Amino acid sequence: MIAVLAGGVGAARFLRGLMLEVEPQNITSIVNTGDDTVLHGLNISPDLDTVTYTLAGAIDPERGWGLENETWTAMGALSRYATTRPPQSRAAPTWFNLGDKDLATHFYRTARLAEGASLTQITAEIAQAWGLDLQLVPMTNESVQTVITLAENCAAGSAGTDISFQEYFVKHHHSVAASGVKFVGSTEAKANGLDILASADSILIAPSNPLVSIAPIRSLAGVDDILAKRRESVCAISPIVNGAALKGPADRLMTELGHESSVVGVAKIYAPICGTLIIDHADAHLASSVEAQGMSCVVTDTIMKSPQVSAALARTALEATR
Ligand code: FO1
Repeated sequence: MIAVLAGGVGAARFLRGLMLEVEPQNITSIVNTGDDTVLHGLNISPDLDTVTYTLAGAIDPERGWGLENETWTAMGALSRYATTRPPQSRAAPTWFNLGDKDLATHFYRTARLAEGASLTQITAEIAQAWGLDLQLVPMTNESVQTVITLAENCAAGSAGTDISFQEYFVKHHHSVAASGVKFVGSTEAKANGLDILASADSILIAPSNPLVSIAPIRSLAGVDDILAKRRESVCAISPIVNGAALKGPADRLMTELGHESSVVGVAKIYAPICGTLIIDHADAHLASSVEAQGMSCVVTDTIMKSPQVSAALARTALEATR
């Protein structure tokens, strides 16, 4: 069994390659749910859906989230209420775009949660409905909310205010300065998949944001303990290439939160729990600095331009853990 710790877009592309190398039945991905949100009364799990839609070949390739050939009639109709909504109301938000077809997934998840099903069970049902054979596991069935603390007064609020991850990422286009990240509820929440992490042949950390995609999973009791004990079976792929994130705010957040925005910064975050870091050719000159953190370092192509590049990357990661 291969276990993969996953966030959104980068993880989805990596898993697509891994599925070309390993029978999907032998893959379990533990997916971040710290980004989950409730809007319009609907339970939305963006990272789970990004992984599901990508592996089903149904993702919008330009956006990297949501479904291809999507229509936006419901969102358009919502804007009618923007003028009549009282100033203090948060009803009918239109800053988070839910496509007409995508809505069906959120309707289903919300209705099943209301029936008492667990997020693990519902995620398996959604994956089955999309024809997936790998096991997708939400990091927990309980509420853990990634929250960003604002560093300075800005459009999102005053310095020190906490805002939800989706407000930070989507509403404010991850362009406001952060002074901290918290995972509210993680102390009480029970991690899913600890047994899988304990017994997996290899544990791969996808090229996802270490601070807001992988850190929420690591914040759950037991996860880091198992990874640290199995460090030589753990391999991470750096989401930072040449000092920058390929997508999203990883580079900016790393700098703002006191880390170096480089593969060495990534190595420092993962060194306690991970034996090997894979970095891109663009960072080959930093391989010895990564090794100075007590990790092995493998240099290869990490920019997943095609499923074939993703597959080669997955092969390299698997070899590193053998
Ligand atoms: N990302 C955006 O940048 N804008 C959106 O309006 C947006 C809507 C959305 C709806 C459903 C979904 O599953 C994902 C969505 N995302 C959107 C992506 C998502 O919020 C982020 O990429 C992740 O949370 C970060 O991993």
